[in-house]
Amino acid sequence: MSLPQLIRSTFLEKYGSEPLLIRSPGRINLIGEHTDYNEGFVLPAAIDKYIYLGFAKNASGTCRIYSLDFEEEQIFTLEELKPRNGWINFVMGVAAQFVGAGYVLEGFDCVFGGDIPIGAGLSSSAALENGVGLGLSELFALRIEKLDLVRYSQQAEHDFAGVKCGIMDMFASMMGKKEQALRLDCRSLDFAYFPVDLGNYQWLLCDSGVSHSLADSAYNKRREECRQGVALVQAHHPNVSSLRDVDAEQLKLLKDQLPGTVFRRCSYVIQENERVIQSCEALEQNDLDRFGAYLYRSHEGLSQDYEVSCPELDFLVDFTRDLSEVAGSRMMGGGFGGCTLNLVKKSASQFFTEKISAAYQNRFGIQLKAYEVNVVDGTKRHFLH
Ligand code: GAF
Repeated sequence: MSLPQLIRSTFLEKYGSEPLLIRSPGRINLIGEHTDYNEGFVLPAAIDKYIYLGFAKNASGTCRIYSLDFEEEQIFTLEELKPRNGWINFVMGVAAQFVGAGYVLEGFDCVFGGDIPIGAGLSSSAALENGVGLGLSELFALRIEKLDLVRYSQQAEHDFAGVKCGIMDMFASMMGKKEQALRLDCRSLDFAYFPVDLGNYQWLLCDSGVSHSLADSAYNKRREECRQGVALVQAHHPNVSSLRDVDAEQLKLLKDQLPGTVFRRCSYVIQENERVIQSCEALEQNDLDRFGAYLYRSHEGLSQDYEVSCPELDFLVDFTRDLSEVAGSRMMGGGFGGCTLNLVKKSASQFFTEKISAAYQNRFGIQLKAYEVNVVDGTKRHFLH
């Protein structure tokens, strides 16, 4: 039975009615890491790993939510939308945004589950939030704009999960388009679909299997360090409102006045923003070698200056450096674990996976999981045929 069929049959069995189905994808980010909350540029894409959700009204004031993956039901009422622990926050957080915005909801049931690996940095939480947002909008015929749904997902993450994330993950998951990346300006939210022709290469994710518990607090700390940097730069350049407005020269002139850590964080963000622009040029020219070199540089900045990598991710990236079948590799997402993104020759993908898995097992005693991913459409209704 396919996953959406399983969602439907579980729904029928548990809640006894026919659900409306939604499909919501995870995302990769080609380049532009930790630039979104600095009002910079990103280049993400939705991928063919999904969360499927079923919804129906239940004519009560109670909401019953069942997670297939956790085999657990949680219940809440719309009058009591306060953060709890675990996955339910991503559902309640979005419902709270709807209520806060003045939309009238009634009790509903929801079953969800999917194949986006959890904690692998592929934005399973953004996919879930978006799925809940679109599902509720459809179920209650609210006709909410996609961009508003994206904002609700982000705010749910801030208020209920306590992660002060940028907008990239939910934007990519919601707005994604088959075979196109999204070139997004995180200040104006202007975006363009960006065709990526990989020729005889493909995306391959190597999941380190590591997810550090301090990742959320470290993420918020990086955000705060960038804010401190902006505040110090503003004393000299009052027109600056984010790191997006600062160039490398300006920052260098202020080096002595910034704490060393803050300087390195800001310097990374400024360079990464520049790399997104240069990467787009390289991709437009189908120059995958040049693009691959930017991936490696991005990783170096994330590891050395932004300090969000870890030995496992560094190992996975370093392992690829001299391999002719790999054009580029870097850690992806917030960091401290999760996946590396690799641009690998299709013909050598299996050979590469075997080689890197053996080396990783040997070094860390961890069984590497590798996923070949394709770029797909964003969150939408799903119809069973
Ligand atoms: C996480 C966040 F949720 C994103 O907003 C982004 O900042 C990313 O880390 C780093 O680029 O996925």
